[in-house]
Amino acid sequence: MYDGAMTLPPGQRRVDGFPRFGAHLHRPPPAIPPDPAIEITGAVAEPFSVPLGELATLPRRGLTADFHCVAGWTATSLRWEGVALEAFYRARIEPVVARGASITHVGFRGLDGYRSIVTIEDALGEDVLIADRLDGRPLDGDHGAPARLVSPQQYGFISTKHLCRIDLYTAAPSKTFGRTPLIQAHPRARVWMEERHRYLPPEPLRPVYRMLIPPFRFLSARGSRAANDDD
Ligand SMILES: Nc1nc2c(c(=O)[nH]1)N[C@H]1C(S)=C(S)[C@@H](COP(=O)(O)O)O[C@H]1N2
Ligand SMILES: [Mo]
Repeated sequence: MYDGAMTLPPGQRRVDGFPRFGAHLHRPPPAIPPDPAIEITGAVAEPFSVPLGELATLPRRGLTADFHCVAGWTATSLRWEGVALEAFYRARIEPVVARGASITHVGFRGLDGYRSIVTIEDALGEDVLIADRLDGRPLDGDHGAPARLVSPQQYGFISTKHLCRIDLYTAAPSKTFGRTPLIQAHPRARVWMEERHRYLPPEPLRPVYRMLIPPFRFLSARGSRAANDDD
């Protein structure tokens, strides 16, 4: 039985609904290209592109999970649908990995330029999805249209929205993707182990990150799809 909503990971507080949140702040969601696709680059024999329509031909996977932002809010009982990243990886990526290359990390990029990076073990976790539906409807712009990563056991900053590119690495990339020293992403970001920060312990960070929620929510909501409907 699904009981995720009964207990929250350490330092998290439940929010009502599912706020639009992230680094995009006041900007509206990025426009969806006419033929959306996921580009596969990095340690592959030849970069290539998988049309998003192919997600319909792979085994579909549903998942009910809570969503935890590192700033401290948790949205509960979200119903995602899509394709397991592992299924996508085995079917489309693994066969074309460069000869002799051993993949250690997987990077994700969104149409808004956002990026996240995970170890291959975390990427291939049983509940990691490329999701294109949420709560029975196609994913909307606020939550990552046309498709997004969902990795419920990791903080939300891993779950790149508007997914347009997957990068394969044979060693940990040195860049931390434009984060400031205060917000240095933990390389695993597991919510149940409260891996909020690469170097700093989580407890003293809780109130600091929590202070960021209201301004981020305000700005993100201003740029939301709903707010821009009549543009
Ligand atoms: N493309 C993209 N993906 C992103 C972000 C972003 O700004 N752009 N923000 C991340 C953060 S910090 C969080 S908490 C979640 C928020 O997802 P939501 O807007 O669907 O609530 O998306 C993550 N993925
Ligand atoms: Mo977040």
